[in-house]
Amino acid sequence: MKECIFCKIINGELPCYKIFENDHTLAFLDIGKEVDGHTIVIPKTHMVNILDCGDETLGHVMSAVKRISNHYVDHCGYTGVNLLNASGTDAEQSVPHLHFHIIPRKNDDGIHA
Ligand code: DGP
Repeated sequence: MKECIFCKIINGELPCYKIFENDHTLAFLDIGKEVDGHTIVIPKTHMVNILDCGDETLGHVMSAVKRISNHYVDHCGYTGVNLLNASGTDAEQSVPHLHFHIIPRKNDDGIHA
């Protein structure tokens, strides 16, 4: 979708710090610097949010979410993750392209997710 920020990241029109990519999904660091390792996982096909997507797309995205989460815990010193999704403007979704946030966590990290 032409004006979608995340579609522009997929197309390489906007830069990102890439964490993971396959045929169906892309994961990159969130632009906010407040939380270490804050990761956004998106489908490469434009879908507005979880209310707008099919099971297959959701499956691809969740599979990437799990793989990245396991990697953070197994190899990056984290001991857990918070997963967040906002679907709809009233739910405070600010970018209208389906995405999951991964917030990597460790003991006493001071984050209140
Ligand atoms: P949400 O509010 O749940 O729709 O989350 C959208 C997130 O997307 C927000 O945490 C900031 C992030 N974001 C917005 N624009 C960009 C961008 O251009 N690059 C990156 N890396 N992240 C972005």
